[in-house]
Amino acid sequence: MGARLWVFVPTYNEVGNLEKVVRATADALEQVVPGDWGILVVDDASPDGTGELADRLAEELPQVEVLHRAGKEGLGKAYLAGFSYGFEHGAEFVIVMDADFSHDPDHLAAMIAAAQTSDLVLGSRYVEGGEILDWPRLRRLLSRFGSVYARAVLGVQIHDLTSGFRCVRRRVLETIEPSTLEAQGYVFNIELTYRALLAGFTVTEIPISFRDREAGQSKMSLPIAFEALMLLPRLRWQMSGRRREQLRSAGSQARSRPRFPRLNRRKNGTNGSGHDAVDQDLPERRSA
Ligand SMILES: Nc1nc2c(ncn2[C@@H]2O[C@H](COP(=O)(O)OP(=O)(O)O)[C@@H](O)[C@H]2O)c(=O)[nH]1
Ligand SMILES: [Mg+2]
Repeated sequence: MGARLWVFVPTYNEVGNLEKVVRATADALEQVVPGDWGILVVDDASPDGTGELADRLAEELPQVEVLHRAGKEGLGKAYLAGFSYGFEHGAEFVIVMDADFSHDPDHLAAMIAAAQTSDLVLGSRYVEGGEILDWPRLRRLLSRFGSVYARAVLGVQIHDLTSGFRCVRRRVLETIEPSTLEAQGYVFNIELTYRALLAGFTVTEIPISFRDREAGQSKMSLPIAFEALMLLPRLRWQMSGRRREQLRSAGSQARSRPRFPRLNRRKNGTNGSGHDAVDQDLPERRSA
């Protein structure tokens, strides 16, 4: 299936959430980019039957596909598999979101709109208009502290570096050497964003209302979160000097390469930031 927008949801034991998330996501996408979307579930052999549920949904809904992986390898590997699958199947944009309703499919329209002029769009809890509705106090504090700390250590202006709700444009993935992203969950997201920034891509945060998961349990834990904090100074150090220069130059080459067929090209071709505003635009939202 050659859709230009893929949404992928990594799953591990999400049997209580997946069907509702997939149906709500399918409805939202059909409104925004009719006929030009796919949904991919990346399941790591969940013992609770999430993979079988995903198969049933894929049988019923032709735009839904499932990637079964042999066992739990962690979120970073699942992210890589999902991005690769989307881009191998013709995607120009890949959105990743949790399968647990923390990331509301109602935000997809705003995310897709922002992706028209950005290389990487982050659903952000920490910009004006963003919020966390019902997380326990400790989790909220930890996430907030982690974001401020990551921002300071890396010296960047992004407010929600760990956000797992994001839209990545193909050329970002082609540039940042994803196979060398070895971290899991939080650091994976931070590092992908950091590399995109160093490569000179436009990164935009849009406000989201983040809710606690509807069912099941988080797979994140305090040790994973602390591990993330420890890894950041090393990340900054690794991405300095020659590596930084290589990324910058790969990014500028990626932005100057001629694009493949341009669709819905607007008359004035840039957004004022020096980047192409509308290459590979998605169709405008269908009017009600
Ligand atoms: N495929 C796969 N998905 C995972 C893995 N770990 C977590 N997930 C999924 O990744 C998303 C984020 O994990 P979650 O436990 O919600 O983390 P939290 O949002 O930080 O609490 C959810 O959809 C999980 O089901 C994994 O090892 N493999
Ligand atoms: Mg979650």
